[in-house]
Amino acid sequence: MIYTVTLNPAIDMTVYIDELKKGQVNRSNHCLIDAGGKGINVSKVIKSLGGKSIALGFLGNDNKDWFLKYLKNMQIDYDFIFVDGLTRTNIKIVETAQKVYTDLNQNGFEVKKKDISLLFEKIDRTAKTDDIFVLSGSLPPGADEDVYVELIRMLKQKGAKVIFDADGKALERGVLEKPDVIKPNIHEFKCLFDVDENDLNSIVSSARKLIESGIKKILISMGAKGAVFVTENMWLFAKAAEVEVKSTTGAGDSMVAAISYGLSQNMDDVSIFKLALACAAAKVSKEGVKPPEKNEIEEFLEKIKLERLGEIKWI
Ligand code: TA6
Repeated sequence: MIYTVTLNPAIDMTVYIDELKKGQVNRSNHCLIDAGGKGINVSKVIKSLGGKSIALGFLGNDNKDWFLKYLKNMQIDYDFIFVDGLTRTNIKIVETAQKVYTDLNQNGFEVKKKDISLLFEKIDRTAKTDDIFVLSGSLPPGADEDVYVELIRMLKQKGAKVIFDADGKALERGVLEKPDVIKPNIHEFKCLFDVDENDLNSIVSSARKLIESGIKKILISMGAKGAVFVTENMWLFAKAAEVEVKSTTGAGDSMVAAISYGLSQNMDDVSIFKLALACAAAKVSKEGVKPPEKNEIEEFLEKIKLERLGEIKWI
C-alpha cells in the first residue's frame, strides 16, 4: 500500500488575473479552490494513474468538512489526525498576461505534542514491510525537523520504502536518514550542494554523493528546463515536454506520484522517469491543482524524449 503523509495540508486557491497591480484593488474573474498540500496532491495523481493510496497526516478540525468532501468526491481514502484550528489557505496568483506564477503559502495550524504522538502511533500501527510512504511538504508550527527524521527512521526500521520531498533544514536533516527516494527541485537541491544549475555534470556528481550515502533514487526537477534522475547505476536527463502552462502548482507532487506508483508497479527506472515527466507536464496543463487524467498523462508520455543517459560505473 502507498501512504501519503501531509503534515501541513492546504486549501489551494488559484486566482487568475491579467496582471497583479500591487497596492491596489485587483479583481479576478476566475478562481479555483482545491484540497491540497503536497502529500494530498500526490494521492490525487496516484488515483489518476489508477493506483490507490491512503492520505495520512494532520487536518484542521475547524474547516475539515469541505476538505473531506473534496477527497470523498475524488474517492481518495484518508485517515487524518484532526487538530485544533483551520487548515491553511495557500494562494496561487496566476498573471495570465505575462505568465507569472506567485505562491503565497501560509504557516498553517499549530500542532501539539499530543497530535504528533497520535500520528506516530497511527503510522507505527499501520506501516508494514514494503509499504511505500510519501513524506511530503512543509512542517506546520509545533512540528520541527525531528518529526521527519524520526518518521523516516521508524519507517526504514519497519522495512517500508520512504519517498521524501521537503526543503531547507527538513531536507538537510532528512537525507541523513537515507530515505529511498528524494525529489527536490533544483533550488532545494542547491540547499544541499553548491551546484551550477546549468551544469548537468555538477548536479549529477553531487547527487551521486547522496546515492553513495545510501539514498537509492534522486529526481531533481528544474521546471521548464526539465529534470535529472540519478539512481545507483544510471543518470538521466530530459527537457520538460512542450506544454501550455495553466498552473505550475503541483508539478513536483505529480512527479512524486509517478515515482510512488512506478515503485508500487515494479517499473524500471527509465519508465519511472518518463512517467514522472509526463505527469508533471500533464499537471501544468491543468488549471488550479486539479490532477491530470490518465489519458492526458499518456498523451504526454508518448512525447517524452530522454536527452542524456549516463551509466554510473562504480569504481
Ligand atoms: O506543490 C504544490 C503544493 O502541494 C500546494 O498544495 C501548495 O499548497 C504547496 O505545495 C504546499 O507546500 P508546502 O511546502 O507549503 O507544504
